[in-house]
Amino acid sequence: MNMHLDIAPEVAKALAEGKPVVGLESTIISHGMPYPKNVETALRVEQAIRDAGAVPATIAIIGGRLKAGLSKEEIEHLGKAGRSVAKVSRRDLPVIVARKADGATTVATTMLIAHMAGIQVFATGGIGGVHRGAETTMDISADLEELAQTPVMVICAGAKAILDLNLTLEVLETKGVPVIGYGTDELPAFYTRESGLGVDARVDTPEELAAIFRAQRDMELKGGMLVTNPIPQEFAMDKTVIDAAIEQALKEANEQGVHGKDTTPFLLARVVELTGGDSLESNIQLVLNNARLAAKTAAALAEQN
Ligand code: PSU
Ligand code: MN
Repeated sequence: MNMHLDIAPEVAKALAEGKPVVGLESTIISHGMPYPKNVETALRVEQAIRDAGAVPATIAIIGGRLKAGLSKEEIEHLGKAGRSVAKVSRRDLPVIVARKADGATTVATTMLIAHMAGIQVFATGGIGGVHRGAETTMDISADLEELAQTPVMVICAGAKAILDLNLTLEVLETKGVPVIGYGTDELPAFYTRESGLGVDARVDTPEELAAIFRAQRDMELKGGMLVTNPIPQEFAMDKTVIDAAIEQALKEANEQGVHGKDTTPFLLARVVELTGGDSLESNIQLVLNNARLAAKTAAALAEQN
């Protein structure tokens, strides 16, 4: 086992017994939602996973230790610290660990640590991808590289239209990452169920998701798989409302010269502010929806193993 990794006892026990475990990221807590809704949501998501019969493992870095499974106090600490805690992607890991610092893990680092711990399924809200204007900025999230090389199934609600969704799909195709639509042929766009872009395959059951992941492992294909699960209709947002907020947020980011790792947190925070509580409530509901699907899929994988 990795010398820098701590697996919470409950998570270690479940893994040793072949019981279902679902990984969860922490940048969504510190940089993705405002306090105190972020902490409230993180705890609700853990509970939803328990209610569905799996063990949650929220992943972060505390005092330089890679943690698979956080205490309530640790979740509260990251949520309160918010954007003052380091947002840790793959390239930041060595620095944060050597300095014994705290860090919130992105989708990329959460996949990495989940894999070190032996966790196969991870639920979140949205992934990072190719930013609009990437043809000049080269801003492409490390999440895509991680999906290309780390064998973890990521269950999300697609990606926000702060990104170029078409180019994001192109990069995933180039890197050999299966992009599955859960109950849909279309890539969901986070707040809305549609994007007009097709996924690689539609899947309608957790058992089939597990079988696909299993086949990928059997063939020793490297890399993970991306499951895109549309937001439940009753919580979906009006496309014109959310598109206007995203356009406004992008314009401000441009004017203020926001770039690099600050871009995504800036856009996420502005979209929440510009739409009031509406987008936040949608965000919470889609994460819960993904957590439930992840728990069922982890259970199906545990059955097959
Ligand atoms: N997109 C969201 N919500 C999020 C993120 C992205 O809708 O919370 C977070 C995730 O942690 C993701 C990270 O891994 O932002 C991507 O950041 P970047 O674009 O800098 O790679
Ligand atoms: Mn970036």
